[in-house]
Amino acid sequence: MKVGIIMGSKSDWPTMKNAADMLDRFQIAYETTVVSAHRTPQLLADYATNAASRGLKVIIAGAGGAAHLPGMAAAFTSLPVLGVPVQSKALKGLDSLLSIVQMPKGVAVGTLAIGDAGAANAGLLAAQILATSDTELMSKIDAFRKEQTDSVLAHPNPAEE
Ligand code: RP5
Repeated sequence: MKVGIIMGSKSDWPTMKNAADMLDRFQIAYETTVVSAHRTPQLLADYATNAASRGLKVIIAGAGGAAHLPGMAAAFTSLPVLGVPVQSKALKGLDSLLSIVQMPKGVAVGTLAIGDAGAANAGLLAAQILATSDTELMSKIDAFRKEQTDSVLAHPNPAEE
């Protein structure tokens, strides 16, 4: 496994599946696990502490509300941690975003956008990080970006059916 996708609750999966789908697109091996900063704190400590020695290269962590999972994972590992703010019911994910993004200097979390787009981009960014030492993967990412550009340029008229 190259990427560990962790999330605070099973209820985060519909969002975090977007990260998994992106990794699937680039044929990157990953694992998905529910790890909660609050409900399973010892599991979080063990998971993040052992992640590098198990061979993981990047951790994607999604959580909602008081979203301490990405920051605490980053506190236990020097691997890059990408944080995905899951859209909460009460505050629409603004709470999640602020919980994740405002890290103190010295412990970094790469914070993505709230919700599905953020999760998909976390998968993409994980792929781009891995591609810095994998030329074949870099070519796949270049092709993906070209395809995306071409599909926009092919249909410039927004009123077209
Ligand atoms: C967080 O609380 C989870 O990441 C989830 O987004 C939120 C709600 O969790 P559940 O009550 O649905 O399990 O820890």
